[in-house]
Amino acid sequence: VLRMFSIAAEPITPPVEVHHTQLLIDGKFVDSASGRTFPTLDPRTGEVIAHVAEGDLEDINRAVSAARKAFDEGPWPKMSGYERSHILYRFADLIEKHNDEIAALETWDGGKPYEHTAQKEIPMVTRLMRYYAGWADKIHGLVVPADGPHHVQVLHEPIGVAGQIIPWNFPLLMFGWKIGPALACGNTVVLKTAEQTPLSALYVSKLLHEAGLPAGVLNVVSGFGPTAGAAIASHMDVDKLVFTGSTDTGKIVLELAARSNLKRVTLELGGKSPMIIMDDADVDQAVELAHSALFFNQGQCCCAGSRTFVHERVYDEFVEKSKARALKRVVGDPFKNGVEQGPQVDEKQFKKIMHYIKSGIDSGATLVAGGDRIGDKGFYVQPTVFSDVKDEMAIAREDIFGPVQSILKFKDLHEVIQRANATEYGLAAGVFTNDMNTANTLMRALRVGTVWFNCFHVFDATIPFGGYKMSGQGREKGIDSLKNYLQVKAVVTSLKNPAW
Ligand code: TXE
Repeated sequence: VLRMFSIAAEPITPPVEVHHTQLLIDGKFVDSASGRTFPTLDPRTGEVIAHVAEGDLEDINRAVSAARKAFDEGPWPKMSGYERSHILYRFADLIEKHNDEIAALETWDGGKPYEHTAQKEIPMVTRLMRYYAGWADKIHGLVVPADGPHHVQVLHEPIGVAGQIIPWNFPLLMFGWKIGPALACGNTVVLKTAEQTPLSALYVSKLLHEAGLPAGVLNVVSGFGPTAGAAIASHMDVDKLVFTGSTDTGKIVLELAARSNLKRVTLELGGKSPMIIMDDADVDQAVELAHSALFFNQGQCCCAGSRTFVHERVYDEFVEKSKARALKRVVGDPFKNGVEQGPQVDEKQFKKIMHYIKSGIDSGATLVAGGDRIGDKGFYVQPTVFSDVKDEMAIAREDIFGPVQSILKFKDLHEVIQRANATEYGLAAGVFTNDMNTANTLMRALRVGTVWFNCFHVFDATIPFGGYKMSGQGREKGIDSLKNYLQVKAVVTSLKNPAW
């Protein structure tokens, strides 16, 4: 018997107003060249929150010109690292000051539970800004001991204009992952937000200018992928492209980058991450961890633990308890305290998830919880659990990006390693075990960019994040992200007096 979920008829009024809906180009909020706008919708109801300026090729051209000028003429790349650092620290202080308003915009536009957004996610952006502010005056090259009578310096220089395209699942966190290291290194930026969630980036970009950012250093364009996004990826005057989104779109932008000016590219793409529960696990703890690995953020995480592999000795108990946990999950208006799960971001994602739920049922997996939408408006989906999932089923292979857990059974370590790695993706993996030998084996055997042991979704600013295989190229966060925004210049000077 599946529990019936219900959503209150009247959505809670968000405690914030929308002030910024234009494009931010050269330090000013402006309309799009075409004058066109598009609606951004409230995922709780599907109703319009605001009409936002729709950027296109001409707006990207304007934004790139402003960024180019701000890079070539300065002062940004020529400022001392200390001055850049200071501006980023002030920006972090302003985000902190307006934390709750920003969180409310984020919840309204994207459907994320407000409590978590206000208490965890926006503070993570602040922390990340401080992390990169701390780097701005510590970026330097080195002197290498080359043979011969030469003095050799290796300079680390900003690349130039960085084009950045971000998704809707963590709008402001993705904004932070992108602009933090780019600006710390002295680059200028043209960033396109996702069409589903344009509001929070516009709000904080205003704060960044209040913090002292010179005009033209950061340009933010709202708009769609095939128009504004493609214009960034194929622009001849953009030196670097950093993209987060689906693997399919990642391939498109990589090709556009190659066909235009061979701009350097960093990609963070989809995943189908295994969460491996060994037989020594405390089942209650393992169930809770695997539940949050999948259901966090409405299941809309590139690294979601979307293949729950459970050892046969604990499988039946694990499935029963996972069902009970899913049925207890609190779904509702994301502005309400205590809500764990809000609506999916939009109708397209909602339909995609419902399609995969049907596919799971049709392919013979056992539906143990959920399986339907909640209510008749907005994009709420019941927390859904499938057991008896087989590797070849679409729900075990493809990126569902929703609250749908697939539980698979395994017998031994060797088998689970093969199966966990048998995917085109390689973003992350979780492992629940107390056995050191098992952990050491899995640590090395799993072909993924992050392995979480007895934890999941730990996104500290210092930890590099990115994918093996078709989950991406390059790493973001931590020291590694600086490399995305620096190029290396070797300077070789003949020493006048070789005898010295
Ligand atoms: O992704 P897209 P969508 C996965 C997830 C989801 C699926 C589709 O499985 O269900 O992708 O989501 C811009 N040139 N992820 O359609 O298309 C677009 O405007 C340039 C995983 O939202 O990848 C947006 O800003 N840009 C993921 C961004 O790309 C283009 C997060 C992401 O959109 C473009 C989101 C084009 N031709 C979805 N087409 C993750 N890795 O976290 C689109 N865009």
